[in-house]
Amino acid sequence: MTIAYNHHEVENKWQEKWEKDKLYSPDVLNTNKDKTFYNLWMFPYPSAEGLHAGHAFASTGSDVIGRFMRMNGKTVFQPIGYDSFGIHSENYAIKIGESPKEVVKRTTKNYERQMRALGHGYDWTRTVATSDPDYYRWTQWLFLKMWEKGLAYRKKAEVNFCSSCKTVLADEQVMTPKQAGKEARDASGQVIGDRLQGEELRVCERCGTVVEKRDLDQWFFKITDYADRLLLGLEKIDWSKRVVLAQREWIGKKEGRVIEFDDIKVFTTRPDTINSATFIAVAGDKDKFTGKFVTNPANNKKIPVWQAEYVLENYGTGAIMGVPAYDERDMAFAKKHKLEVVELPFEENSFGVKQTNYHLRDWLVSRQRYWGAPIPMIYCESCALKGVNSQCGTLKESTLEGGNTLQGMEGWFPVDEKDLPVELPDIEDFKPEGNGRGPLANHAEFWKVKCPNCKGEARRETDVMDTFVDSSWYFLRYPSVGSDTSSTLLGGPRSKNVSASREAAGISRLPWNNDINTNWLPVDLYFGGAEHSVLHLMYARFVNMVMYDLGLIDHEEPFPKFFAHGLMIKDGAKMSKSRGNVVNPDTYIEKYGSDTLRLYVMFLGQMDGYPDFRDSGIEGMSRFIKRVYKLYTEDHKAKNKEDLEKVCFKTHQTIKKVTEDIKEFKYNTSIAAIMELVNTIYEFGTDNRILKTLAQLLAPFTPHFAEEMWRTVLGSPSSVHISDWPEFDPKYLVSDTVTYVVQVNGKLRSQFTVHSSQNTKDEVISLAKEDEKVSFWLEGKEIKKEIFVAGKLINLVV
Ligand code: ANZ
Ligand code: ZN
Repeated sequence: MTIAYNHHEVENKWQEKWEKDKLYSPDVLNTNKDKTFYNLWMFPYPSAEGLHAGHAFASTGSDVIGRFMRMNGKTVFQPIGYDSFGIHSENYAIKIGESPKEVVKRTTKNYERQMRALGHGYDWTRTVATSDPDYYRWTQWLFLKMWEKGLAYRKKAEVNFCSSCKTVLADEQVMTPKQAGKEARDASGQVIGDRLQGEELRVCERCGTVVEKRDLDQWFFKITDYADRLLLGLEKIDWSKRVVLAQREWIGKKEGRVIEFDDIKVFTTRPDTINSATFIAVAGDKDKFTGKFVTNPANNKKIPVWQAEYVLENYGTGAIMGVPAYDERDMAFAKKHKLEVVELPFEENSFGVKQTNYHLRDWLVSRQRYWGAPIPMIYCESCALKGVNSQCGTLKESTLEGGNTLQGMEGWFPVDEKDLPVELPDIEDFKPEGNGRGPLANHAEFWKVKCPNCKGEARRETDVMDTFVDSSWYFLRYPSVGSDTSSTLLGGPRSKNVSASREAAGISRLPWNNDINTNWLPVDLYFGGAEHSVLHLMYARFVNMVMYDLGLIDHEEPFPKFFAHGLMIKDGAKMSKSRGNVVNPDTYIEKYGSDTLRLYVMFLGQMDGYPDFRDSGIEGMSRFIKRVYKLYTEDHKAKNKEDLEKVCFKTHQTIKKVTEDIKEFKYNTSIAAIMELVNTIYEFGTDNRILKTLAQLLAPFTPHFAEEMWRTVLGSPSSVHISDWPEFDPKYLVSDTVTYVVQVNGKLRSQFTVHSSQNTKDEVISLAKEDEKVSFWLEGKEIKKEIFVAGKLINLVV
């Protein structure tokens, strides 16, 4: 009788032991740089509901590769933290009438408990929470760096406003309902269709409300200065194709020409179609004929000028040449307004001047909300009237680096670096009002401050930063958590420059320690959702490049390798609260153990697909683990050498398959191969060496179970997770099969193939007799003679 496997006891025991042994907390400073592996999963925002099974799927996918790399000799650093600032947490806090701070305290605790229960190899000594003053002081510092470099500015602009979130949004947070995975809603919260007059609606990423346009003063980061570099960098990095494509399209670099039709300038990417241009359209909210005619420079024909809704105000020149013969939208417009359609062949020409346009716009970072890092800027009315700003004295001559003027920046001054953080005060009335100002604007005790320039009365900025600023740099912070960041010289050739300029600036600390970061960065593997293609992933690349340009880090791209995982669904549908089909991993961990859950979600389907979680499936996986347990606790010794040989073959083939598949994130087929091996062992028996290998192959997927078998059952002295990943012996892989021809009374009756290891005479002859085609000719007859030619032929004489 075997004792039943107690997953509670085993999993708790090893989780405690691993932590005590610091198995997942590397010495970040004194380590061999060539061996480090920074294994990063996008940190989650701690929601009230806690982790769902989709998180378990994605984070286990990341953990598997971390464990695999560790067993392959890497020193792995795998951190976890919380994206705890932002509207998600705030909205929930508003709903339940509690302060976001209290809510986040609770939800992060719950997340930690759940993550720990999954048994991932996280370094729990180095976590971050973006809403921690110790973290967001550096988010504010980042803002100051942007300002110093002329990359943070304030301007009045037509911006996207979500009336439900009561704040402005960045362009990247505005998308089609489908992209947002939401049903479109109007301002009153009513669900509406995806389209309005044929045009697809644009909604808020978070809540699906159709965005409005408003003219507001807002803070921007000048990401457009980096458009070309962001494009260029895409060629140097190894990312999932769809994400690279999404970034390329979002940046949307278009080379075209600006051509003059009398006094109207149009932007076109198809100057070769100019002969077929039959009208001009300028931006406007209504379609209407202006009464004006202009000359087409290609043929001197007079063509009408219209206003058209589909022509965008702030793209190109805000005017187009209408070529209905070659452009669908122009055709639709021409048909509707009965304009001429002329189709002449394309013709190369040199009208106009070259112009490059980008789809990318500057990143709008200010939010009229409470739960975020206060923007560390101060506004002084009287300095503004005198035209003074922080950097360049009087405004007249003031230009920042890169030629950005400070127009509109009169009276604005950054908070002194040594006064950071600008702490977010605890207030009760944190609900947004939607009047264009954040809740902090109602708190004079927060915003009343002395002007850094004239010492008169001034006010702090009361907008806070978007949560995507918080997450744009967290990976630079992780390795240095808990370490001294006052000695932060860069290694490498750029270090001298940096230390000199920092000394000159009197800076004594950075958010990270470069002695540590040079060991770990850039991130070796970034694992995360593709939904962040043009949000987080673009912002993080931009911020990283700015830090590089400031000489504060020594790598330009933060994530040379990114893997976009898929999304788990439940019983055929996307998991969502409204459908009530969100799977909470707790229930399954309680009932089956985390190993079973991990193995199940990894077996479900491809890591970049849409695997479907079904309760019946996890039952099956639980049975599988019990079956494997029996291999270790019951007697399954192979009966003879031949049987053991067979299992040996299978083991080496399995090692090869699992090794190759894990490297390509094909976890489901790795697990299938392990299952086959288990079947083979059941059939032919095993020995301790093979059982050890099996435990190692299982270790990335079922870390507790594998450890228990490895140490407790097989008695190994140290952890399976730091054992050397098994290697396969190629001699077991060669397919040295032999094909036998079978004759009955000298006549060819059949042929079959055997493995050379089965090559004993008796075996081959009995196989021949079992062959259906052969047995037909043997039926009712007596075999008089068996002729056997090894490796070739059998002749049965009857
Ligand atoms: C003539 C033409 C003929 C065009 C043709 C296209 C096809 P992308 O590729 O997105 O950059 N365009 C220019 N400015 C516009 C604006 N402010 N609002 C709306 N459309 C605008 O688009 C460039 C093309 O979009 C331009 O080239 C112009 O139409 C239109 F067979 O000019 B084309
Ligand atoms: Zn919204």
